[in-house]
Amino acid sequence: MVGDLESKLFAVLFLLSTAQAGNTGRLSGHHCADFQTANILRGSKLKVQFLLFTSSSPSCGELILADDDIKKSSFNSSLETKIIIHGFRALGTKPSWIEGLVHAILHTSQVNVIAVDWVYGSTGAYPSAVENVTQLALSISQFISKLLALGVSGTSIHIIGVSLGAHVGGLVGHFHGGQLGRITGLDPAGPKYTRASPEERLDPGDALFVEAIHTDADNFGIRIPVGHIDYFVNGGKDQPGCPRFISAGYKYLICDHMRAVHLYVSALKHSCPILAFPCASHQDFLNGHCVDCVDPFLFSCPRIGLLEQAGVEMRKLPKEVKVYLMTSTSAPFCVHHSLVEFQLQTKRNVVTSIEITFCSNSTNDSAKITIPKLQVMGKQLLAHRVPLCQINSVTLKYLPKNKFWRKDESSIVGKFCAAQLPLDSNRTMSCLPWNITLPGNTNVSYELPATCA
Ligand SMILES: *[C@@H]1O[C@H](CO)[C@@H](O)[C@H](O)[C@H]1NC(C)=O
Ligand SMILES: *[C@@H]1O[C@H](CO)[C@@H](O)[C@H](O)[C@H]1NC(C)=O
Ligand SMILES: *[C@@H]1O[C@H](CO)[C@@H](O)[C@H](O)[C@H]1NC(C)=O
Ligand SMILES: *[C@@H]1O[C@H](CO)[C@@H](O)[C@H](O)[C@H]1NC(C)=O
Ligand SMILES: *[C@@H]1O[C@H](CO)[C@@H](O)[C@H](O)[C@H]1NC(C)=O
Ligand SMILES: *[C@@H]1O[C@H](CO)[C@@H](O)[C@H](O)[C@H]1NC(C)=O
Ligand SMILES: CC(=O)N[C@H]1CO[C@H](CO)[C@@H](O)[C@@H]1O
Repeated sequence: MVGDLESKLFAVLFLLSTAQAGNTGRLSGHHCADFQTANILRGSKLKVQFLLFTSSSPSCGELILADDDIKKSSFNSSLETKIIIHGFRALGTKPSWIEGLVHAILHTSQVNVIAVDWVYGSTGAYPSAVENVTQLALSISQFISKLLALGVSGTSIHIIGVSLGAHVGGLVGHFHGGQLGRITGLDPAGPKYTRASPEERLDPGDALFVEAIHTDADNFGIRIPVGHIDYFVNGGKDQPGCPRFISAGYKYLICDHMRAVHLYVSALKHSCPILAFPCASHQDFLNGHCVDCVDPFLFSCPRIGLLEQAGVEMRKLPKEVKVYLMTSTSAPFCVHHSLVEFQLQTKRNVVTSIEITFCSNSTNDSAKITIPKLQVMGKQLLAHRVPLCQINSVTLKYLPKNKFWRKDESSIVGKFCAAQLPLDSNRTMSCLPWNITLPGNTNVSYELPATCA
């Protein structure tokens, strides 16, 4: 399976290979260090580089070589440190998202950002990049040991690893006895890691807080939970807005996998909260079975971004908790989740389908409630782009199941309720009065009795 992915990647990458930025750039007279460019004829050294970015020069990397004196650089040991580790680079080029991520971090917080450049070791074939991972993790660990020697606290170190880089971060954390502050894995790599032992891959023991954002679990990403909190975005496999056909080329291959990075960058740049909800599966989540964060997070829902422990206020975090959320198709990706329910006045001996649309001044967002036959209650999650209190009206459309041998009932009667997640402890919902009648295939609109606090 790995070989297959690889050959697909190669074919497309070669067709689309484009030259990347050169080795150094210049900014207002200073020399700025940049990522190296490795060609397909790899060298025999890993050539790991550490590039420092600070708030005072977020676009200008400062090269810190392994034997350099960090004290001479603009590294500020009283600030937190974020270490970014990229993954497999088929063509040995600089990752296109690095600058966006560095800027987004420095936009929100005054920290030291270190981008680890290991393009030399990450290029060529995926399995050889994987073979270089231990050596890479050792040199990052040595670098961190130097920071610790300067008086930097381990808890102030946060590793952000992308794909293969997430497992590198796990190894680094493992070498430091799991005492570093935080590791964020952005779609941790799946091939060669799904069946690896926890020592070889990212796992909750690698740092005081480990989180992972899964966006391509059926391809390049890992299927299993690897952190304290594991976000399965839109189920963790296929992302809205990503092409579903191979004819889209490179985008088709990489779009779901890279969505984790774009989502994370967006969460740092925008204030709209990207909350997620613990649940056993994506299907249970969509079916409205997981509507709060009481179990196991004691009411605080995890939020993608830089909040301490993702905003979960618990002394001892449980491990490998799968949390679910939906997103929109493009940045800033945030949606609000509402539970929508329809209760029939009398049960029917066929399945009942009702299309629900939330209309605001600027958006229409829909979901379909399905009520199983011989039951009265149907519920579903509806993702909407403005808060529930800004929804002006809800449109309900009953979709009769007319078969040529039997006509379905021409209308149904029942009660509609909605509530935005997380529901409060009383499960309070806003409801339309009883006995609304829905004629078949006809939009019926009501004002929704919810007001902004
Ligand atoms: C390091 O950061 C601290 C906290 O923001 C600040 O007070 C101090 O001036 C910084 N040191 C240098 C050398 O910039
Ligand atoms: C929606 O449009 C109406 C009429 O133009 C306006 O009064 C209302 O404030 C708008 N609502 C929002 C949430 O923008
Ligand atoms: C939402 O749907 C209504 C009814 O179909 C339509 O009139 C309106 O233009 C739509 N609004 C948006 C923002 O798409
Ligand atoms: C839940 O219901 C109880 C009893 O009716 C009430 O005292 C409490 O304020 C309600 N809590 C919320 C969050 O609405
Ligand atoms: C629904 O309407 C019928 C007829 O108007 C009425 O008898 C019944 O009580 C109503 N049901 C509810 C739950 O309000
Ligand atoms: C019913 O509402 C939906 C969603 O707003 C819209 O797409 C559709 O065109 C409407 N249909 C009719 C017949 O008005
Ligand atoms: C740069 C580097 O060390 N690359 C090594 C990565 O792993 C492969 C496979 O073991 C080696 O051939 C490379 O030399």
